[in-house]
Amino acid sequence: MKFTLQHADPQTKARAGKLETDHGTILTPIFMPVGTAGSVKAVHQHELLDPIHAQIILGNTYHLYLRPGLDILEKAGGLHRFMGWDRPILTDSGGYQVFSLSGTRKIKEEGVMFKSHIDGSKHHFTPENVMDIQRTIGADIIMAFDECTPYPCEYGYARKSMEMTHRWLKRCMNRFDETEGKYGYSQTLFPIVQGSVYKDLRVQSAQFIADQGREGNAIGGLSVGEPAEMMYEMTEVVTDILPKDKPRYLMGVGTPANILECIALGVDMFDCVMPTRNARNGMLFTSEGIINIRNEKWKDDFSPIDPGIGSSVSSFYSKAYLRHLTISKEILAAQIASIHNLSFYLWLVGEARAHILAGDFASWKAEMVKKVSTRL
Ligand code: PRF
Repeated sequence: MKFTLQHADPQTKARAGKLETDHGTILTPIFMPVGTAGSVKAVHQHELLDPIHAQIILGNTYHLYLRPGLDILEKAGGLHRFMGWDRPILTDSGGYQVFSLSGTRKIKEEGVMFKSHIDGSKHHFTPENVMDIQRTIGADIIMAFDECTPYPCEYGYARKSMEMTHRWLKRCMNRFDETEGKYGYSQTLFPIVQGSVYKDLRVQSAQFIADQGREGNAIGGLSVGEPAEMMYEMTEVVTDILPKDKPRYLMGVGTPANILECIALGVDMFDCVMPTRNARNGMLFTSEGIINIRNEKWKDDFSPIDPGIGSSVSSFYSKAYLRHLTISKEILAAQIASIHNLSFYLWLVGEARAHILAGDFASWKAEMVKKVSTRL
């Protein structure tokens, strides 16, 4: 993998870059649609290419390991071939899903014991086997096994947890570096900064992660219920320390406004279930603001969902039609809304990149944050 920093904005900390993988190039800043179990919910792979223009998608170790399982993924020749997606994929390590999804779990130095949310069966994740599992899934970028602390979190727990995440990282790197990809292309491992909302812990963690010298770095443990201002403060503490010549990935963030603010703080990569999950509940993100499509107000609004973002689906269907489908619980509603929201997120980060390169990112961002936060 190779990252090239193409331009650094002089007024903010925003950057435009290029990330080259064996499955193609990613232009940053970028948003990665979430394809938890080998599918971006309600969206076909060809729709991810057009009209969404996704450049990389995310998969989840936790889900894929439980179902369809490693034997099937290995027989298929890895996740890319299994799902028919030949562009880059990133997998999260399970270090978050195991904590948020599995009912009972026991965290120890060795790893985490947990029960499957599907059938209650017992499993064990360790830094070593999570590397092996992600080798078998075959994503281009794989994530270290970490503990994502909840919010709020006592200082003492946050410190001990961060220290364990650092020890787990060393074990991840050892296993990753002594193994190789199974399918003929290379993979890279991103470590994850933790430290909850404590500045001194974030500084310590960011320095530790930076010192490992990996090809890219991630920021975890944020957007877990803390106020947005706190998330921005922690993000900036960390981006000020992480190396400038490596991509930075802020995990699980966020709203369109969150993404713009964090691009301005020097983040290059984002993922979030919000555009797809909220689409399925009738919440649309548009270039003019946020729409609840179930609202009576849209019943006879025959204007396109969002004609300004260059997405055929968002220009073709009207708000009134999508409202009708949503209220009628038609499956097509989830499809149109998901494709629209993802098209919008990809349009937004593409515009951000264009404005960083053009030199007017700061003023564009200030206007855009206001717009995308408006409730229509
Ligand atoms: N760790 C991992 N995945 C994550 C997070 C984390 O802290 C978050 C936090 N927002 C989302 N996804 N491994």
